[in-house]
Amino acid sequence: MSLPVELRHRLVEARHIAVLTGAGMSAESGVPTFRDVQDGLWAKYDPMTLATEEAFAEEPSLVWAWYLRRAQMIRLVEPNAGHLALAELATFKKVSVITQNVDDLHERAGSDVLSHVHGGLFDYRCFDCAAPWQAELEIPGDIPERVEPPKCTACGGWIRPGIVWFGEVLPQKAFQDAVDASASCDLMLVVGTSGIVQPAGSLPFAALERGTPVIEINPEESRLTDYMTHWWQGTAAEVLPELVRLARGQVG
Ligand code: BJW
Repeated sequence: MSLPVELRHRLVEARHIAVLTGAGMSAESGVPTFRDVQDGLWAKYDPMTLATEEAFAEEPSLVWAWYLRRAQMIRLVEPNAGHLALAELATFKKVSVITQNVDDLHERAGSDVLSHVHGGLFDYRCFDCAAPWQAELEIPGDIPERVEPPKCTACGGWIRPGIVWFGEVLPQKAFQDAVDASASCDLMLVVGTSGIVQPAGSLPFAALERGTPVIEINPEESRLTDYMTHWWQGTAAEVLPELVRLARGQVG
């Protein structure tokens, strides 16, 4: 049992649980985390330099091909036991899922996501005029290093993914919804994030400042660990199904 008894009671009694998820949430589905430099996908290109407006403006074909490979990978993977557990939790509690992830694995597991604070990999818009692009995304089987992005039908600008890049402001409503849920929940879970990227990394403090307990689920210590009410050391797919059993009042 990796949860102190007072938090077990809190979990059973909680009516509204906010859950902030990061890249570690999808790791057991086979999606590499951002700071996992071992993996080939990230080893060659640093997200810190590719995930910017400047990089896209300079090398749209390189950045577009990188996102096509990401989209191809996400389409091939499945939600893991952690995603499924959060969807199950929402069948008997109010659960506000706030994710930094740009994949759609929470939705495919059956969760209603309150907020994609960093946007979505499958939303596209014009880089110049911001008009949404709704054509079917074509992903070649073998993606070369550079692929020219589609063009906007309204203005001819390049189409870009609807992801929040470094230096860009987070979508206002998505971030406000995330702040409101963090501040109004009666328990918060923080799953698989390093807590490095701001302002998403500050969301748990909206709960802590109101005296709301925050449980971190992560196999490794993060930037947030020292501030958390409790660190449940383990992976999302191991811990979240166990947490759901505890939330149902099942012990042992
Ligand atoms: C497991 C596991 C398992 C492994 N189970 N766990 C204050 C100070 C300094 C800088 C800033 C600041 N405020 C803002 C900034 C700048 C910047 C920033 O934060 N920089 C940092 C690098 C310091 N922030 C921004 O630019 C943001 N915009 C902004 O603030 O606008 C206002 C503004 C504008 C202009 C000037 C100033 C202010 C925008 C941030 C957008 C982030 N976008 C990205 C990439 C999108 C591109 C893409 O996807 O291609 O979003 S960055 C990347 O990091 C991605 C993620 O959502 C995000 C968070 O990463 P996450 O999820 O935490 O992943 P990892 O890899 O870091 O950690 C994984 C964790 O999982 C680890 O802890 C593992 O242990 C764990 N794990 N396996 C559970 N199985």
